[in-house]
Amino acid sequence: ALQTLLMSSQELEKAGLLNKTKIAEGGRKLRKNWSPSWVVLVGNSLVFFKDPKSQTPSSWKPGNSRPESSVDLRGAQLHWANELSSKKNVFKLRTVTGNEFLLQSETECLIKEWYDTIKSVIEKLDRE
Ligand code: I3S
Repeated sequence: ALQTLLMSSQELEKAGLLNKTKIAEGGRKLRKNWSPSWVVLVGNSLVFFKDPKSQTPSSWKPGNSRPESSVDLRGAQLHWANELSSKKNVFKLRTVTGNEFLLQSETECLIKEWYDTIKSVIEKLDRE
């Protein structure tokens, strides 16, 4: 799926491992369920993949990594959200459809890079 995304001539901006939990779906609050996720920023979307390390060897095949979900960044809102978790380095991403995610890393500079990169994509889309 990643290859498909890349072949559709969109630009891969960033990829890496973050802790993720969805906290709302369509404006309805969900129970937190933190788990590591491969996060890929490609074009106007943030795409989430299951952490390969959390899968069994047989379930992980290169080229067979279907995204778990993806988020359209157009009209999205991004805020630091350390008050929403006991974890440090947390931000909240809210989509126009009312889906809310918390993303977190133990590494401060890494989460700042993600925040700045996503912010700049959202601002670019706001100007279009
Ligand atoms: O915001 P909350 O409800 O304190 O979030 C914690 C809970 O979701 C907890 O699971 P239980 O619903 O089984 O209690 C998680 O294990 C914690 O990680 C959540 O809090 P943090 O502070 O880690 O975001």
